[in-house]
Amino acid sequence: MPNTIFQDCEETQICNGSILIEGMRFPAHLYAPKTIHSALAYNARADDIFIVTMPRSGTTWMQTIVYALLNNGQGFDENLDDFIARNPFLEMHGSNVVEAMPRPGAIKTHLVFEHIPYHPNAKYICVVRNPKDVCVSFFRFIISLSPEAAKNSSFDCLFEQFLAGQTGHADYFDYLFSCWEHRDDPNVLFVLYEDMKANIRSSIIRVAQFLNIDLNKKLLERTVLVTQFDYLKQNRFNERIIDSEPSTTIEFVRKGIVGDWRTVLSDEQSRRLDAHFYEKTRDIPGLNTLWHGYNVFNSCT
Ligand code: PPS
Repeated sequence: MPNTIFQDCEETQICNGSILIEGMRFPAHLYAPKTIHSALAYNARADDIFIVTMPRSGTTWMQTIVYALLNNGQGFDENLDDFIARNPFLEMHGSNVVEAMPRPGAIKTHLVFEHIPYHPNAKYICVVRNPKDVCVSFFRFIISLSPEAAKNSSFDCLFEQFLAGQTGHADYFDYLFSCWEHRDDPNVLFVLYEDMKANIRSSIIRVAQFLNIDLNKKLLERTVLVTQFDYLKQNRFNERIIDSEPSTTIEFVRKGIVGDWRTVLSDEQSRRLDAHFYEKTRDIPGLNTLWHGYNVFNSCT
């Protein structure tokens, strides 16, 4: 039975270590109910830029791209405090931090689209990634949280939770469907992680156009350089963020490839996820073939 606590007059349920709010699940050791409620109540502004993702889908990469584009090609490492201040995490840091952030910047959120504070002139960059790599990256993220988490977690168990839509923060398909639904809105940019991997220049050009940033060749090449995987690794992105936020142990930059799932999923798990994806998307033309060129779904699509 979930137990119930009361926080600032808002009823909040905690169940199996997760805070349950609006159908989403937030790991209770990482989030505070009061902060999540403040995030949901944030008044979006016309100059807001949101980076909208299911965890492990390319948030960090997009953050570094938007930051470089907005700051004349500046890498995260040139002024780490500035990078952090301009990239608040809505439901982790709360509305006060977002209201006070230096602008221009980008607001990271793992809220499902319909729960993200909306302003018709705000911009929403949705990054989605194929579910197999998200699932594997999610598992790596969980086991990196603590030695106990590593000891008590098994991929097989996480995989079943993923299929059942019970990993934090919401079902993979809640993100995919809600972003897909808004993909043609003028204030939404729908981006595939795999397309970024395949052609980062054209992805950066799309982001710059969406943000009305005048992109010349120099800024494009500088943005490619300071946001690429090797640059983030070599300049110790993870360690520096962890140093500045000691509660964090997350490998924001880990392996960064398409298809890492092949090293982890069994053939049977792969087939089951193929079937699940096909079942969920079969009646949605375009979405069911979204990863067509990337050799993700073998058996059904
Ligand atoms: S988080 O924890 O939700 O903020 O994670 P998120 O940033 O959304 O996703 C982490 C995955 O993105 C990979 N990543 C990159 N891939 C390619 N290029 C660059 N520059 C890059 N930066 C981060 C990161 O390695 C995670 O994927 P996996 O598969 O775990 O390596």
